Amino acid sequence: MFRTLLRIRRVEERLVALYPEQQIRCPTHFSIGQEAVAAGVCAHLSAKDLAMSAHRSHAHYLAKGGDLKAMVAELYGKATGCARGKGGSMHLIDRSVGFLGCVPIVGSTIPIAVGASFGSRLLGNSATTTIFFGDGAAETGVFAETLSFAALHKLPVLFVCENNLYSVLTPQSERQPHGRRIVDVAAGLGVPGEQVDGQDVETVFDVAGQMISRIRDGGGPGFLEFLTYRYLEHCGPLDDTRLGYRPPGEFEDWLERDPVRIETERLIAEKLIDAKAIERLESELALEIDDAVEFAQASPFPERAEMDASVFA
Ligand SMILES: Cc1ncc(C[n+]2csc(CCOP(=O)(O)OP(=O)(O)O)c2C)c(N)n1
Repeated sequence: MFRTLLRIRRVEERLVALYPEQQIRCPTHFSIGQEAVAAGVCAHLSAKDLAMSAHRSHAHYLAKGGDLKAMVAELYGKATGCARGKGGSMHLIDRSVGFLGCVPIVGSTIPIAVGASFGSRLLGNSATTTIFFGDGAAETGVFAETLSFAALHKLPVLFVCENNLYSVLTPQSERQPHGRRIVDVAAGLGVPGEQVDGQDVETVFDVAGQMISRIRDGGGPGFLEFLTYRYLEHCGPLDDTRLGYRPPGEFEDWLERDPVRIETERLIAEKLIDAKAIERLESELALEIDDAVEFAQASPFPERAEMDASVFA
C-alpha cells in the first residue's frame, strides 16, 4: 500500500514536470495530496471488482491495477494509450483490471457505476463496484436518484466521495448548507456511511475494509466521505494559492497532514522501513516512470482510419 501511495505521488509529480513541454495536450487534473484514498480503498479490491472515476482519475486507475505505460501514452494522445490515444487524462479505462472508465461530466459516472453493480447482481457474480467522485458531484440530481436506486435494490456498491472542499474555485461552504455533511445526505437517501480522515492511508484502509466486507456480505450499498485536499490548481500543473480562494493558512495546515509523509514517518517509527529501503523504492519507481515516459514519447499517434472506431454518439 505504501508503494502504491508513493508511486501515484511520483507519477503525478513527473507529469507535472512534463506538462509544460506541451507534448501532453489534454486537460489534466492532478490529485496530489489526495492519494491515500485511492491507495487505501483499492487495496481491498481484486481485478474482478469494478471501479469508476471522474476527471481526477490517475490515482484510481493506477491503484486499481491500470497499466502505467498505457496511462502515460494516453495522456500523450498515442495509439498505445489505454483509450487508444483518443481520450486523454479524463478517459482512462482498463477493463482487464475492472476499471470501467472515467468521464468528466460531473456526476455522470455515478449512475453508470450503479448500473454496472446492478449488472453484477443480475449476472449473479460476486463483484463489488466502487465509484470515486468529488464533493461537487454530490450536488447533482443523479446523485440522489442513484443512491435511492442502490439502496432500494441493496446493490453491492461503495460510494467514495473525496471531499477536497472545493468545486473548481468555490468552497463547499458557499455551495451547501452550513453543517450539513454529505455523508448525512447519503444516509437520508438510504445509504449509510462514515465521514473519515482521508490523509491517513491506514485509516482509509481500515474503514474501507469494514465497509467492503459489509457490502460483500449482502449488507447493501455503503458511503464513505473522505476529507482530503488537492494541492494544485483544479485543472493543470500549477500552484494556484495566489488566486486567494483558499483561506490563509489552510494550504499549510493540510501540508502538515500530507499522506505520504504521515505513512513514511509511521513506517520508519515502527521499523517497517528504513532510509535504504525508501531509496531503493524511489529508484525503482523513477526507472519505471522513465520507461513509461519513453514508451509514450516513442509511440505513434493513432491512424486517421481509427478516428471513428470505438466512438459511440
Ligand atoms: C455537468 C458538469 N458541470 C460542470 C462541469 C465543469 N466542472 C468540471 S470539474 C468540476 C468540479 C467538480 O468538483 P468535484 O466533483 O468536487 O471534484 P474535484 O474537482 O474537486 O475533484 C466542474 C464544475 C462538468 N464537467 N460537468
